[in-house]
Amino acid sequence: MISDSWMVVVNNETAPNTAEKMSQLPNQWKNWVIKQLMNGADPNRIAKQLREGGFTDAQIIRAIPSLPKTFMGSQNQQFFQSLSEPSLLKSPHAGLKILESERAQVYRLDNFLTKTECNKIIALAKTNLRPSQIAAKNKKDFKGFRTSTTCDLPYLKKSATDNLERKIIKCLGVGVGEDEVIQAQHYAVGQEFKAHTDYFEPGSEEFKTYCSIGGQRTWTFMVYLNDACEGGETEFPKLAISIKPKTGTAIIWNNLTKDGDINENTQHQAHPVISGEKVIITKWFRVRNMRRQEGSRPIDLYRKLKKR
Ligand SMILES: O=C(O)CCC(=O)C(=O)O
Repeated sequence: MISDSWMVVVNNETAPNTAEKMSQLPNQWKNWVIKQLMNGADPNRIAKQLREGGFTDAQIIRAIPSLPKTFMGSQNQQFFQSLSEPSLLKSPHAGLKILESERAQVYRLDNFLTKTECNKIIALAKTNLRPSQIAAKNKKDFKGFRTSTTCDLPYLKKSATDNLERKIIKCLGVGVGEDEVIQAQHYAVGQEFKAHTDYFEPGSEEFKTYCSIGGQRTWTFMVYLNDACEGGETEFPKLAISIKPKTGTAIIWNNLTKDGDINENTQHQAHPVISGEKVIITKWFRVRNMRRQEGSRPIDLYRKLKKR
């Protein structure tokens, strides 16, 4: 499979629940660091492994007191600060509303797409739906967790989805990590997506599997393509935000804090559709670019294969 939708199921045992805890490594990783240090491992090497596991430099510095002062993060605080200030927030967008800015960054942008644009994407998406995926290790334990169907849009029609992708990338304006393919999700009656986060738990198997190239997920840009449904609200339970689908409206949020830590306040869910249908598109951003050259991306390979 060339592409997938990777959602991380919230694991309450490992997810930190206070700002203080969030700036520290989870216990199992703290113990691992102590063991490594006691065995005489090079602090720089330990730091490198932690960084590859998705932990921030602030967490790493705190966990390894013997780390040389020269240790300098490749993704330092300044980087994450600028990630939290995309051009979306700087240049005024008619209709941009702040849904939350303290405990998380969540925004709403009405009329991001026209009804005609939405209808075109819906028609395209419906031609190639597959069951939506989650990124849990034991997928069997999560039966019924995410019951929608998904379409990997760029694999269908280059011109239509390239324009859409460009429009989203330009609107958000983070300038990095824009390669994850845009998807559409279709919810029929009764279908839902239970509470989850879009980031990957640092240090987890899922992080290793899905973040080795692009790194952690940063922003989510989601657009409702229709509103002919009852139910189907998007809820951020920790922020007491509930949003009813509205054709063309974008909901945009930063899955990280301004320090680059995962932000568990971004946990969200899609409530079951009661009647009608619900269709959305989602584009996720990453901390790093997955490729630099046109022609070497999974999507390019896919298109080449399709032409044969
Ligand atoms: O369908 C929705 O309202 C939310 C979708 C969602 O949770 C996601 O794409 O991560």
